[in-house]
Amino acid sequence: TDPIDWRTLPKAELHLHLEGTLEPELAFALAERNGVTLPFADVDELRERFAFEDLQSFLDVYYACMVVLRTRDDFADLALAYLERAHVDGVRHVEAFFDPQVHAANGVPVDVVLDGLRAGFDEAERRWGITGGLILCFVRDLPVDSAAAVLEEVAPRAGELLGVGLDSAEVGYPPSLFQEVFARAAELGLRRVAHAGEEGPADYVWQALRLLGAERIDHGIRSVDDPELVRHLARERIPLTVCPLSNVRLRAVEDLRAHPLPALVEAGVVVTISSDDPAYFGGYVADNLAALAAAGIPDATLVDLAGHSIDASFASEARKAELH
Ligand code: ES4
Ligand code: ZN
Repeated sequence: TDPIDWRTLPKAELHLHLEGTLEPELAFALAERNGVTLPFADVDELRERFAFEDLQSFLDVYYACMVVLRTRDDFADLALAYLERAHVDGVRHVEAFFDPQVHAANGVPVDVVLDGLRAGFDEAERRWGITGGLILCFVRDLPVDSAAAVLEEVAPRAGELLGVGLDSAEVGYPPSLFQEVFARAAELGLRRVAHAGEEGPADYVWQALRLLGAERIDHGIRSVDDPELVRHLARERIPLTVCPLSNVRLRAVEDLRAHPLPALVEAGVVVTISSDDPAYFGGYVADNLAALAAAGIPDATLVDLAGHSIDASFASEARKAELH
């Protein structure tokens, strides 16, 4: 039989940081446009910094590049450039993260960020029929007060968001810190997801579920260390948005053949495949599927996981039926 073209398989992207789609070429173009200086001489020097040791060594480069994003048009251009690549990749629905606390610290108000990103998403829906929306992420290693403040600032525009998430440096910043902020988000009618069990322990996954009301867990791979948790995820059909190339690049796993994905799938957990920060991790979602196929995951399993990405999305049932 013919090899599967992973780009033509219908799928949703549920774990994607828009700032992590900033390709070095666009970063330098925006730096020039805005008169901002990056702490890297050129595109090649920036790419040399992509040999990451762990999550923090990546976050240092990721946050350094974010200073080039300053205007509404920057955010619109970033989103539209990504959504065009997603369209080419066969992605029909995108639920994407952004980190407004970091932009606020760079002097960019959350309204400017939201205006630009929404404009990019609206244009992509007109051009390519891509649906989806935005998930505001709280940055767990910034003060909880600043998370609460950004949420109140966007509260009047909650209808323009799908939900809230939790990202950035994990170990030492347990979900429990954000219990009140997530309760407030729920009051505003927002869906809730959280990164947990990427570098942190399985207990952080339990906390995200029990204390934050998370409906999906981003990464969640350390759940394999706790058999009771794995049974709970499977029984309750709580999706994990797994990012294989990210896990290898950030050394959360040794290589794809040592990835916990097959064990999770075998245990009946609803796993989806995503690209996380594709500009930094060497591939978009079809590349992640192709890499798993090359590492020995059966094609039929990967086709199932692509289907799960649609079912695990926050799209309406009617839209899910169209997406399949
Ligand atoms: C992230 Cl890979 C990853 N993990 C946690 N937070 C993040 N923010 C952007 N990429
Ligand atoms: Zn992530």
